[in-house]
Amino acid sequence: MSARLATNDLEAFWMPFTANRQYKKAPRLFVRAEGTRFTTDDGRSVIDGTSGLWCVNAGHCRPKIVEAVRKQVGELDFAGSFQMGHPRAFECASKLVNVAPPGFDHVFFTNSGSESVDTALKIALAYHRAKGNASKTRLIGRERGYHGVNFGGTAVGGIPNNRKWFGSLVAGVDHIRHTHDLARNAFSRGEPQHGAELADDLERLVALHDASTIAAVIVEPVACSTGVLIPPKGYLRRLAAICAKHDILLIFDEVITAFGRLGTPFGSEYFGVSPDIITTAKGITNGTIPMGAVFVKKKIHDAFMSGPEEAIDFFHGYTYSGHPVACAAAIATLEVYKEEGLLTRASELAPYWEDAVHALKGLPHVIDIRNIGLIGAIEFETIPDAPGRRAHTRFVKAFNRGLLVRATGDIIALSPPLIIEKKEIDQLFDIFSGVLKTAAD
Ligand code: PXG
Repeated sequence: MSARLATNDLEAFWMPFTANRQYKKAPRLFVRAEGTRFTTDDGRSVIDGTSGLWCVNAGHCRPKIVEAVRKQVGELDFAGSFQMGHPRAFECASKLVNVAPPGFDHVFFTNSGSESVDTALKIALAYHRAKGNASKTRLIGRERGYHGVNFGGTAVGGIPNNRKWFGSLVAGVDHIRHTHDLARNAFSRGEPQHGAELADDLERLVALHDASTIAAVIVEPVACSTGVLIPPKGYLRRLAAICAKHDILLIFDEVITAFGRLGTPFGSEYFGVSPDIITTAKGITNGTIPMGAVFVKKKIHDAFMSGPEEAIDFFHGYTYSGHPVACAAAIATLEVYKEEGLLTRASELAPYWEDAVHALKGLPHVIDIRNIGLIGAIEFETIPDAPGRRAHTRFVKAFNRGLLVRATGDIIALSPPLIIEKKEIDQLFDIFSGVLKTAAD
């Protein structure tokens, strides 16, 4: 039990996506953070190899963001956005559309990635209805996709464990195939060569259901939560073309890929594909205050503006949509990103990062290594009858040696803050290769 815990009772907090009983027998606790590092409750420094949970892109406790939050909470702690407003939300939205890809000129605020996803799905349904295509109601996700944990996002998501407990979820959902193909693409650097044709799987669903019943397709440009599946060269472009052909909206879930993770401000720009709707969260406030935002193009927004002026145009929103403190955090975050060139910094580091992560090839049980921007993933051969154990033991061992990584299934993902320097990338891989070399099984 940790000496620094104010309570010796770990029971009350039912932790999310956690093996609660196992964790509480040997808790891992952080008490401080600065830049690229956490400090544990027993005073050890740990490199943050995962930007928190893919969110602290500018590093921890950045003074400018901390100060903006402090000031805002003392000045206007709360004001709602239902038929009322406050200046920070408008300022924040304008600044966000300025960094978004061309054509994304409106923002709907939420408080998380899950809320952004469910908001985007509802926008897609209501858009088609507003355009007179009320039969377009079907939502298409992709196998192995992760779109948060609300009902819509769980339904379009494609990770079996996240779905199977929760009944029939949302009606009228289908999935295209995932793109993971170790036989053809193992140890690819960046985008894999093979698999663009998997986008044609959408044509199979169009043939089955008919385009007149399909509202939208949602995919992550890079499927991160499932263990970093990088789209094959040309895949996303092909998917976008099929969507356009059938008047199916394409939603890019950029909760992770927005705000510089791939080396472009948004992932869409990295792949040269312009979807209809983009969902974001996480890096929008550098993880400091919960916030999400859905970016839409003018054609979508304007479709809602055709009724009487006094009528509410979209029957949706959250108490905390455009929360003043979150907006202040987002504005300050964008300033830090801009001042330090962080939205494109990953493109400078990417070649160095790529070499470092691929140098792990040949270590015990490693069956694939993947990378893009400032993301890396190492896949391990699964121990028969113990899926996930190999990655979990390496995650714990890395933590004990001063490195935070993220384990999912038998894959370990790496995504450090975008401020990381090359010498700290070296330290990170020194620790991690030591872990892989010495892990018992
Ligand atoms: N969409 C995507 C693409 C995500 O990655 C969400 C939606 C949901 O966001 P919220 O804010 O509701 O959690 C996510 C979240 C991991 C990991 O280790 C990934 C996420 C969350 C926690 C852990 O891969 N992604």
